[in-house]
Amino acid sequence: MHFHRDRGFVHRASSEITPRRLAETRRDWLRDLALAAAGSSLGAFAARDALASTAPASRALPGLRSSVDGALTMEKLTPREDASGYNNFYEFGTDKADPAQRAQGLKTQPWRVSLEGEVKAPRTLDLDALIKLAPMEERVYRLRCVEGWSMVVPWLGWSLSHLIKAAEPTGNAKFVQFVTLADAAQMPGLRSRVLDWPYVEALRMDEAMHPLAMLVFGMYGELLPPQNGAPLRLAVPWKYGFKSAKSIVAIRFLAQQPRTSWEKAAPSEYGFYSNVNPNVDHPRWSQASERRIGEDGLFAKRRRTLMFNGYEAQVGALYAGLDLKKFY
Ligand SMILES: Nc1nc2c(c(=O)[nH]1)N[C@H]1C(S)=C(S)[C@@H](COP(=O)(O)O)O[C@H]1N2
Ligand SMILES: [Mo]
Repeated sequence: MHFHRDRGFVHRASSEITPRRLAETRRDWLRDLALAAAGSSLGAFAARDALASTAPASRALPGLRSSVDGALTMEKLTPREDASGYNNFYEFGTDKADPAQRAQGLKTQPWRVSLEGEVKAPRTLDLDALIKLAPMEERVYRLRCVEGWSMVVPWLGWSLSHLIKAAEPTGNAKFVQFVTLADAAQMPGLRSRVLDWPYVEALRMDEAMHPLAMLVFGMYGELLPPQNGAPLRLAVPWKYGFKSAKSIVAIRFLAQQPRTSWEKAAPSEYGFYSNVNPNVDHPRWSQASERRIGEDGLFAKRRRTLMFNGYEAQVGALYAGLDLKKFY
């Protein structure tokens, strides 16, 4: 990707980006982000000052190292056009092409996130204050959808743990719930009863505090496109993609385990944990392998799905002693 004064960001074809070139490419992104922040190519984006102030910290990271172990998957990136053209965002429709077509008018400004429930003092943060809570960094995660496909995406954001600490949860907080936008005026998918709106997700407190659990504001060196969950979403790389809630408006700290939208819709198919697990099949299909989006030619081979989506070394200890067939 290159930065041009007149045209803003110009991506080099993502198919050219091989793992060998990730380090170089990453430096380009971070430089471009800093340039964009300074030169206002992000347009009306209210948080560009935050990006400007955090980009230098990110740039100081040498090469491919990140602050978090396991945060840089060394696989070829999914082409940006695929990652932003093949989406699950049921608020905009259930077809994979619906979100890119229908979400472009999503109003992400102003945007507030309410911190509520078991916290010292409930409050609401504006996006531009929220985005400054921690230094922006880039991480390359695999995203594995429960439907059997996966992508490799360079996300921009920081560990969710920073926000949780800032929220000052009480000792009663054992779970964190994520409530997402449900605005029928903007989201035609809400007319369908396919899910119980708003789309809600949740994590156990120790999962949410794990450094790999990421609050995401951008991807491919730019702000999140609406169809990928602008202006902020989760990326929880060791869990099926539906745990990574998009367009979050409230974060609620709870004493009891809440039910999630997919659990309510089909409890025998979608559990609370939903850790990627090739040994526990979905009742209607195998989870042993996956198709990589952007590689779906006639002869493209399916890939073997990895335990915890390849993040077992980092997160396996969270589930020591848990029966993963029972707690799917
Ligand atoms: N609010 C909301 N968040 C959501 C969804 C959704 O329908 N609504 N779909 C989930 C599913 S099933 C997946 S696989 C990922 C897809 O993220 P992506 O489109 O950025 O790849 O978003 C998740 N987050
Ligand atoms: Mo998914």
